[in-house]
Amino acid sequence: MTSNGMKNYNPKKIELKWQKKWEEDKIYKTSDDPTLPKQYILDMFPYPSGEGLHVGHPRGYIATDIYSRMKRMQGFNVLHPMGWDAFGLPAENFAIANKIHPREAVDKNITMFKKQLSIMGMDYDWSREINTTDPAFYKWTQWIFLQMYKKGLAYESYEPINWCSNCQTGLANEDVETDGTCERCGTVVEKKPIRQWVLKITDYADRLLADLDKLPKWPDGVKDAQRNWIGRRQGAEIEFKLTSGGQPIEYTIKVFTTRADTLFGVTFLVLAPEHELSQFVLPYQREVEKYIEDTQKKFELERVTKNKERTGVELKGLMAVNPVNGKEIPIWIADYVLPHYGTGAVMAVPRHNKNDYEFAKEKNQKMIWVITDAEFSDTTNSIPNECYEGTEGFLINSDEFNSFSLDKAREKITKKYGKITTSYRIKDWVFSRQRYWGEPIPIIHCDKCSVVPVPESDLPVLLPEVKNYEPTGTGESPLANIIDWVNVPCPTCGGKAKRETNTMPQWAGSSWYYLAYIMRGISNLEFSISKYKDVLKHWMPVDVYVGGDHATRHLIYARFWHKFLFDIGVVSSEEPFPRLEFLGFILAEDGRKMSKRWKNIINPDDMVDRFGADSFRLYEMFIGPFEYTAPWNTNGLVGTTRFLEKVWKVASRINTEENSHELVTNNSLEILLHKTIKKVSEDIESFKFNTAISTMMIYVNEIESTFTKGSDVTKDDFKKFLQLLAPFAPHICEELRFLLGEKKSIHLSSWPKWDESKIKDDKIKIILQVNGKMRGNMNVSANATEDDIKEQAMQNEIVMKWVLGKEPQKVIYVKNRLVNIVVG
Ligand code: ANZ
Ligand code: ZN
Repeated sequence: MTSNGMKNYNPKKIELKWQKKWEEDKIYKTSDDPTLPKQYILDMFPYPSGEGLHVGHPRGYIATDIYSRMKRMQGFNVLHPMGWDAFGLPAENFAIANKIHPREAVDKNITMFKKQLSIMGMDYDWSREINTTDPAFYKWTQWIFLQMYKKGLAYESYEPINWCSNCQTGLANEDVETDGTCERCGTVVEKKPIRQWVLKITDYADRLLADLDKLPKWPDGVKDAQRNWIGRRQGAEIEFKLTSGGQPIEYTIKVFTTRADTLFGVTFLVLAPEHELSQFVLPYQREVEKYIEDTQKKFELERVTKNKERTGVELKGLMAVNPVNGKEIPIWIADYVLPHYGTGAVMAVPRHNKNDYEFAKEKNQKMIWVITDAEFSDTTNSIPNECYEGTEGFLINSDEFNSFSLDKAREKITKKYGKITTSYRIKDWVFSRQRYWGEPIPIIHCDKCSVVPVPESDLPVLLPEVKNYEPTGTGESPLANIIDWVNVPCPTCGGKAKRETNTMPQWAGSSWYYLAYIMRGISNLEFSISKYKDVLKHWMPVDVYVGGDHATRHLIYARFWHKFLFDIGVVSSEEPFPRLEFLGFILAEDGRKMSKRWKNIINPDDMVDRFGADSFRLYEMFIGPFEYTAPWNTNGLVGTTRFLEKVWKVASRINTEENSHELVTNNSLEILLHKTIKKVSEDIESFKFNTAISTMMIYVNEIESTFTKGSDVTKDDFKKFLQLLAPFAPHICEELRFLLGEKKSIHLSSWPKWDESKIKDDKIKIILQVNGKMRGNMNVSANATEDDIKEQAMQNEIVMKWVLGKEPQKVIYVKNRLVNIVVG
């Protein structure tokens, strides 16, 4: 114990105490006062998995906690909420594995997550907690689906979809990894034709793409990922007429090409096996049928991988006609052509496209050169490659277009034989899952009236209790077995009808949850749109959105739903998250990803127990630049703990010496404090937490070193420093400020301001003389060398005017005062 009665720093003694006190005093309660400036600071909410949080998760949560604490102290009305993304496969798989009901599993996991977060001292307003599996929440998810249905944006489809045989459910394209495996369980995804609900995100593709340019505060990497996912391509659509036995038939094939300039080099067409024309010839050609079956077992990456054997079968008996010359060319189906890209049909130009070249070689197809450049003439002898994919050169073998540049040819040929069109990589969003643990899709199927939306007044369609919620694997959800629930009277005709038994995907609730926190402020998500108009307008858009991962999925889906809600007048901003801060992962100490498999998971609870929440929070932010991946190092917590101990020591000293302060206050410490205030404020604002911390460390070290030289920081200045540190280490700063005599919570105090005049980089004024006469003056940095200063003086404009190009005989410098230039 020290003389003033302050014990040594012991986080266990103070952290829990303050957490309780803050909760009792409700200091983090958000008001809806529309007169205050607002800050909506949002984390990507977690799904409460059974494993709990590891030390990688809180990195983003601590960052927003720090940011929101500073904003609150700066006088903003802060909304910093937390909730649970609890529907979906992970929760359901966990429940199945542990033989408990998903509801029970979710509740249990949420309790655990909340406990983990609470010991870190977070400033959430828990009165706004949301949970996507709460019927009060998901009735709104269902409501949004119904609005989309009414606008024709939700439709039924029977096209083959991605199917995971392990999860026994359909998946959206976004849920499939680039290697064709299920994002959840790693099983190779198959194609399975089942009935499904699809959302027409492609209607929004152009806006989703264009509006990325209006997001300067998003990381470029995330925007690029979205641009790539949307995959907009400008090209041409060209129609090929068909013949059978030399006679024209009533059918045309449309191809999509980005290289209309090569139209004279087309020697055959290739269709995706899924193309409707192959279905048409199916009954007649067993070989085609078999090929289509084989294709269905493949995943996309396998189909488009280069340098593999090219397979395909010819649609015999049909020919296509090249519009440029009326020549008949064969039609093939091959799996390298994908069904959902362009029109699912390709005009093959083997001499100028590698895919087509490999295929033509394999299948002995004709090839025609239509491009030449200075290096190779139109005689095949001197051609350097078997295939030229370049875009430099001139057309040959192309009639009236010969010698045209490729760009010009593309334009002219498109004009004459096709039309300009745009193709997208993004596909409509497969929105149904054949699983139990999701929002029921609010649709009723009636024999007479067909698809009937559930009336809004009947929402929510509650997820019924079932005995067995394991997937059926039949393409039907387990809900289909609950006869009582499935059979309902048709809302339109009152006749016998059945409920839709598919549920929504995990991504549904997270596509709009950020609005629910706002709505929760004025009611428990009560069902009335008009009620929320004003608060939504007040709080939206989100000021800072923080999270990692999900560059394409969640962040595209949520932008899509938000734009839709904008279109129907629910929200008034076109983008939900104008500023996105993407965080880096924290790796295990061995540099690998933290995983149960490697047994290298580090639990935040252990760290908080050993070092205290404040030290833990500091270390999480000190580990490296926020957006960088960094390996964990428990030793680092020793460093942050030592820093807090120093802070504690300084406080005890000030407390003791309060009235008999013999040490002098120190001017340079004051300047350093103001610099520290500025740097920490700006660093928090721009999410540079690590440099903010090192700045504070330098300041405390400086206090210590001046103390040994007989001067000390004033109590007032030190209290200002504690305010800066408070967002990072909320408990210790609260404790110390109270000990130094304050009565109000530090977290409700006003953020310190820096005095610009005190931190102006220490400049000194130097008088300029020429031949001993004062001619002007200049400012130089206090730590400039004598040579620097002389140099600057001679280059000074006024001086140069008086020197008139003469060589100086002497340059005299009087330290910190003047420069005298003597010329003849
Ligand atoms: C003829 C041609 C000639 C092509 C040539 C290219 C070079 P990007 O730029 O990647 O979008 N294509 C069109 N639809 C396809 C589908 N469903 N599956 C596979 N390939 C398809 O590629 C556009 C090109 O990809 C299109 O231009 C088409 O081949 C092919 F010297 O048409 B091209
Ligand atoms: Zn009906």
